[in-house]
Amino acid sequence: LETRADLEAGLATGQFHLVHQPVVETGTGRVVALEALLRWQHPERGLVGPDEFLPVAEATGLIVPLGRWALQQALRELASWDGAAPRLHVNVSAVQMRLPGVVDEVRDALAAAGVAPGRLVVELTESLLLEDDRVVRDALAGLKGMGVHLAIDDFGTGYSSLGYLRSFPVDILKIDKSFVRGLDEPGQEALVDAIVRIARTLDLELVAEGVEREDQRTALDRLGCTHAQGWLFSSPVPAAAVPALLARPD
Ligand code: G
Ligand code: G
Ligand code: MN
Ligand code: NA
Repeated sequence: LETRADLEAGLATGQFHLVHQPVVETGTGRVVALEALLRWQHPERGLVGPDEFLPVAEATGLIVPLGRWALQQALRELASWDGAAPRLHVNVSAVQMRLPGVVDEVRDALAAAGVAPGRLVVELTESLLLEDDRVVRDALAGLKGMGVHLAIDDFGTGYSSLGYLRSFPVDILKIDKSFVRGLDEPGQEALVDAIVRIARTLDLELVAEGVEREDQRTALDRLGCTHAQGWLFSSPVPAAAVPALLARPD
């Protein structure tokens, strides 16, 4: 099992990298955004995914330098794809969002990479918004104020209270992949239908996650969910493969 020392050594010696998964318009396959996802190439264990190392990183505080590196690296990669590249989503953990100075950190990273704030989407967990924490509220307002977009990741898995959607400046809901998987079962479409209605009512963009099959795409289209991510469209790819992906014919 990895420790803080392993993670620290990994960060210091360049064992982390990002892969990027497109967000597509389901009708046309057009890439409208990418999501940066952390990977750890461990010298002995091979490729380690975030589900394994993020809990340790968050518990030990190493998420702070690791998250800072991921944000800066993601923006450098976005800049390297040239101005034609779409928006980039970066996951930011609750621990990072509670740090004083997180807004300045994002502003500095954007400036250093020469990326306009409107091209960055910060993905947050639903649970973060339910804390009703003054620090978090101010940070979200600060990001929003500079033109950064905000998305709620894994939407629908957190809680049943939806009041926070009105009180936070959220732009995008990402429907958790469990709902997409649920489309296989009778009656489960109603849940996605309800989320589509919530997004419409509140004028939010919507992205379905974990779309693996054509029948899921068809069902989402029918329900009015026009944007999606998943293996059906593309797995996450290294930064160097993104330009070819953006040039892919529809
Ligand atoms: O890529 P994969 O599906 O294994 O990612 C699993 C989870 O890890 C995702 O839900 C995502 O939110 C999280 N994750 C991936 N990259 C990052 C990152 O750079 N920072 C944070 N905080 N979370 C990440
Ligand atoms: O940030 P988030 O937790 O939503 O991260 C998305 C995760 O889902 C990433 O780890 C990514 O590798 C994974 N993923 C991407 N596409 C698919 C898919 O079609 N099916 C499944 N099961 N997982 C996916
Ligand atoms: Mn995400
Ligand atoms: Na998610």
